[in-house]
Amino acid sequence: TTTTEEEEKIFNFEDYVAEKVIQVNEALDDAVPLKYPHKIHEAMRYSLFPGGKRIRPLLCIAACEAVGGHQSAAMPAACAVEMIHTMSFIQDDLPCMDNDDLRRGKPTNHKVISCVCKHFLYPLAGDGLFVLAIEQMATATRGVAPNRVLAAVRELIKAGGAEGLVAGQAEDLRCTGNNQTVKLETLENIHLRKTAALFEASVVMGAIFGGGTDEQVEKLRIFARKIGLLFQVVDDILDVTRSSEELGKTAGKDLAADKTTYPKLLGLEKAMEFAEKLNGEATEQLMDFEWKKVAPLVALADYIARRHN
Ligand code: GRG
Repeated sequence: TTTTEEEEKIFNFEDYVAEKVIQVNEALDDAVPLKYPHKIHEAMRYSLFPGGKRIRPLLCIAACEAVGGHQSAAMPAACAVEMIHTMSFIQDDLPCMDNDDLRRGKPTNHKVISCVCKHFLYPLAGDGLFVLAIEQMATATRGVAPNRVLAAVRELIKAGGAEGLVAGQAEDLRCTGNNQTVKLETLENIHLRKTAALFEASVVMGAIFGGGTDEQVEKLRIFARKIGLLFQVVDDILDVTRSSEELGKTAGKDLAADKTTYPKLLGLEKAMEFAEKLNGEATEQLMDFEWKKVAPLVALADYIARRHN
């Protein structure tokens, strides 16, 4: 990867994100219209909009562009991955799981929908998004060879299933509570499945739809797995640093007292070093790509490493 000062100036991350987020939101709006039966589509849209940071769709599009593809080829996958991510929030917030009242700054799906439509509708919003995500991939993708579509669909299903999100959630629930401290290996395993798997699917699908070679796809796969884990390590670090800020910069107290985190297992300093290491190892995977084309991926990795929310 070679870069000149001039090239670096050309890429503006904030503008890039702002533009892509608008385009992703428009595509999601088209993909999940408010149609009959209204209540279920309303429930699906309730959790999709206005949404969060849209990191996964951004990664999908950036990976597609990194291998020289046009974002239109990756947009159905970008929408699909956001639908699966949103579905996982809906399930995660349910009374039988985390029982959360708020998500993305507003009442959780089941809190609102259960008032409006009786209890039986709330899990269906997640189910509807999951199945629609697969339909999106299979039908909305145009001009891509069928074997690539199939490979991408497989990536997404694998990331959602019993090797990915479902496994991560199951392990997380098993290891939570009773003041358990899990081993580093188990913690990493949970995060690889619960968080990194969907990052990986986002990036790999983008690269597949962009026409990437097998070698490029595999490099980007490792990149994505590293930044997926990085995302979680940073999350754990933020738990500590945020809580010490809230305590008026007194001794750091972990907000999530009953969960094992990287700072708890490694200490804050070592956890920070680990985050830096992951970021370095991730961007190393991009060395053989054209710098200009991977600038958004590099910037996204950096954003994940330095984010404050
Ligand atoms: C039913 C197939 C199926 C799967 C669901 C419930 C479940 C299994 C998994 C839970 C997965 C989960 C909630 C993971 C958290 C991942 C994570 C890092 C969330 C934070 O993502 P951000 O910060 O959120 O990107 P925004 O709101 O910005 O999109």
